[in-house]
Amino acid sequence: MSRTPLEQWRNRAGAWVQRGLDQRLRLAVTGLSRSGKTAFITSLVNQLEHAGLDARLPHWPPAAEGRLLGIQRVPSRHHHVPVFGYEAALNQLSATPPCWPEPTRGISEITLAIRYRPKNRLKRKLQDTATLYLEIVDYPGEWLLDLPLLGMSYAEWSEQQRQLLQTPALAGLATPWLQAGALLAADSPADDGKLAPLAAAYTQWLHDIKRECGAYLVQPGRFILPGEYRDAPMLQFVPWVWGEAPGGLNDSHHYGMMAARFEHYKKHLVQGFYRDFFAGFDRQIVLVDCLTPLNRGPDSFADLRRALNAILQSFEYGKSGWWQRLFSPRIDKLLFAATKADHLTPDQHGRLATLLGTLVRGGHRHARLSGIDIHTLALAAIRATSSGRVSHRGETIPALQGRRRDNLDAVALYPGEVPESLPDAAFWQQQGFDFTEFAPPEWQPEQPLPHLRLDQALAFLLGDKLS
Ligand SMILES: Nc1nc2c(ncn2[C@@H]2O[C@H](COP(=O)(O)OP(=O)(O)OP(=O)(O)O)[C@@H](O)[C@H]2O)c(=O)[nH]1
Ligand SMILES: [Mg+2]
Repeated sequence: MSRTPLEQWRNRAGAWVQRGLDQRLRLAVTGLSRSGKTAFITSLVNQLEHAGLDARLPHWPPAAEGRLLGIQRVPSRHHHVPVFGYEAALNQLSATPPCWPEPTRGISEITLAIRYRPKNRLKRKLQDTATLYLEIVDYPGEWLLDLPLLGMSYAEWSEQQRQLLQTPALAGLATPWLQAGALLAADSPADDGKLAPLAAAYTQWLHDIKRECGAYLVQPGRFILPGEYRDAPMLQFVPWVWGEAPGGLNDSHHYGMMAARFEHYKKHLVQGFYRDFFAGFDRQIVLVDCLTPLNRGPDSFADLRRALNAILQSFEYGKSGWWQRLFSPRIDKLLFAATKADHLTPDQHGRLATLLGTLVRGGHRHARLSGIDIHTLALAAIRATSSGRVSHRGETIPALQGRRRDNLDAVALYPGEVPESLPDAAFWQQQGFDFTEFAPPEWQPEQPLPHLRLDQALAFLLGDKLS
């Protein structure tokens, strides 16, 4: 049936208005390795898929007001990027016994189309429904630590690594590469036969300090997870920590060759990664696991602080920062989230959020200056415990119930108090904090995953876009 010109015009105008209402939002889920990025994305997608049905999102207005009409996973615009393994993560979480999703080894992306009824009167007049396309990127946390390298020369990075070796626990594991490097003259002809095994020993050290000391500042991140670049010469350099940096050496000598590879690494791997994936983000959530380093001790906690500072400084959301110049991000909302809050009794959640606020204050101040809306909260993407009270020596005290990750035994415990400000010597002496790793919750796949405050995170990150 042919349409009249007026009908055709109406259809075209309708499609045009629809396109005007539809929006795209690119969300950066950022965090150091094991901070909980994959768990967060999995649970976020899961909550959204259940939104409007049976999701527990009372603090997210579009869900609470019944304005969500449906959420669909749709193909990503970036055809070369693997799709985030949502199904695989859910399968692991619903296995018998349930398992946490695997650590991330490469980049992946997921796009959701969120269809909703606008609340805004003007929008409603134009169209009954609108769609928000939400793009979320997952990547290995190790790669995040490469970002600060972009602002450093090889000599500066070498000096930073030399400082790091002042920590006895880190230096204690460094003997193999320190000894191998000491045999190398900076000005002797570059020899791959020597540089490759030296870089391998250095890489082994990075793995060791991560595992043994809970170190966070493990650079360069691709050494730990090289992916397709495993044997590339670009990954065969180490920091020069054997005395003064010699000047004026070109890449035909050991020092110059390593400096050249460092620059190459920055240009091709680091800049490429941030240009292709981080540029163009609209919103950002920075996930921080404060609890694991609190449990491990002062060195690990100090290292977390250093790593966070390095990242936050280099983000420099302000107009003049190199990050701004290189990638022109347009981030207008930044959420700092302390993850795994289900390891604490509810009375400690406020303290955890305050501790995170103190930890990231430097980056905070900077971002606030440039007009970014910032918020801090404590959340659990996948809640593995329930909280209640138990009696202990005639008193009732708050307690958590869950199953231990290592042997799946059911436990009821009081993990202790989180310091509200940066932990001091007295805190470390008493070590009042005893953090037990929990297995994922027993969970029926047709139900939404249990969480803590994920709806508050959604309200902050997406709230205004679904108005
Ligand atoms: N109890 C509890 N544990 C969590 C939660 N989120 C993450 N975890 C634990 O933290 C571990 C790391 O979480 P991931 O989501 O894999 O962390 P990631 O940041 O993606 O780590 P990488 O991919 O290695 O960078 C998990 O295996 C769980 O043991 C949570 O909400 N509650
Ligand atoms: Mg991951």
